[in-house]
Amino acid sequence: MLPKRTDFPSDFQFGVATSAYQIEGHSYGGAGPSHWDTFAATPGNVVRAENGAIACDHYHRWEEDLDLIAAAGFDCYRFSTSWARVMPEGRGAVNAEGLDFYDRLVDGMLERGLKPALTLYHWELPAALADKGGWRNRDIAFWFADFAKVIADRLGDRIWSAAPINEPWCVSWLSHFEGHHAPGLRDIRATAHAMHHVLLAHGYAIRVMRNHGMKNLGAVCNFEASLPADDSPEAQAAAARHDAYYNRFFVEGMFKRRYPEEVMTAFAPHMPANWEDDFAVIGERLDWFGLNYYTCKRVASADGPWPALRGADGPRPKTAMGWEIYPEGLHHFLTRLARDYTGELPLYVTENGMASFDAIEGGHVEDHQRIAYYRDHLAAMQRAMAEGVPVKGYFCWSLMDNYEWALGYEKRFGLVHVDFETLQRTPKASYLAWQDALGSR
Ligand code: PNW
Repeated sequence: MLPKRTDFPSDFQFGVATSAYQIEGHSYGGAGPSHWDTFAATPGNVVRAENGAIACDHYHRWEEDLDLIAAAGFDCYRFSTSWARVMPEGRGAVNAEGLDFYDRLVDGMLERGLKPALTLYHWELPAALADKGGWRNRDIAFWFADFAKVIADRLGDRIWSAAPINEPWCVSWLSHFEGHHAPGLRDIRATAHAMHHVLLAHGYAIRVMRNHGMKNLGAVCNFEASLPADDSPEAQAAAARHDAYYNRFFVEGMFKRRYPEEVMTAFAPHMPANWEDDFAVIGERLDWFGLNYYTCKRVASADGPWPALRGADGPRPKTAMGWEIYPEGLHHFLTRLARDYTGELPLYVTENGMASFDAIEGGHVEDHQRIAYYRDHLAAMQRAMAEGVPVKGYFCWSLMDNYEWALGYEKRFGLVHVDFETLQRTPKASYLAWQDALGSR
């Protein structure tokens, strides 16, 4: 059982989240190639080399999908606009069909009483910009500001909340140091540049949207509880380094206008020129902050200045991603963010959820582990709220099973099951549990 809507403040917002490339079907509607298309086409990068060409076919089935969100009783829908769909070359010409799609989608939300929570960029960088160095090129901050302007012009008057970039850590570290996401680099200089430029792009996009009169502008970062694998001083130090790269770098930039010393020890020789001059933009005032939270990391000891990439196995149950279930981490980050960075600023849990290998049996999907996951994380969030942390909303990842990036279509995060042959949607037990908890709006 999930807690009821009535267990929360009356203005608390519940929503579901998705992202464009993961659900829409990138081959439709005149979208330009994205670096995820090229990355997935290179063998070894993505399970079965799957890509987002069709995904959930949301591009054609969006009305049914919005109906599902509204029928469950959610208040908000966190969605993203595909840069490569709207600007196929990344700059210059706008694909009118793509922009029309988002226009209809936003109107469709409003017709159903859903608040549109926009993310400008959830990872499908236009391939033409990737060819120019992508996030390694400082110019991306200005290309991105132009994209933000196109979206703000067309949708800005109807958007409830907006964040420029989903998860700067994934855009930079995971993609340029660990090589797990597009563009698949393993290069320290590329990483240092990408980590800085993603924040610069964020700041300029906030300025653009605010100049267009858009309100309720924020940022969304992902966090992973850094736990030492054992109680050796080496493991403790390694966990602290992991925490600095993963959990502190971006919020320190945005809220304190500096980067963690532990990171700069290794990054200093690799940073772009005059990076210190960019903090006025990076630290642009925000109206809210969102955190995406899934799991913890047991950090094994490692030498050198890097965060230990080597993890260790923890004792708790794991999801289909192999991610340990650790609800305390959500309480930890909510209280710590408010204490150290965001103060009185409204906080939102912009993603939380788990993957499983759900199958339909007799027309049902009995995903009770997912219901328990939500129950335990909601309880951790409520604990933080009871301690005075200003948490104002919670979004499930995800509405429906979708393209799980390098892991293809096998790992299922949805409240709604998607059959990737027929594209049929089937609400899971977890969807019904949310419907029961939220009641009608
Ligand atoms: C988030 N990691 O990504 C994203 O916002 C979603 O698009 C994604 O589907 C969801 O979480 C589930 O994975 C992450 O490797 C992807 O630490 C990978 C990591 C973290 C977040």
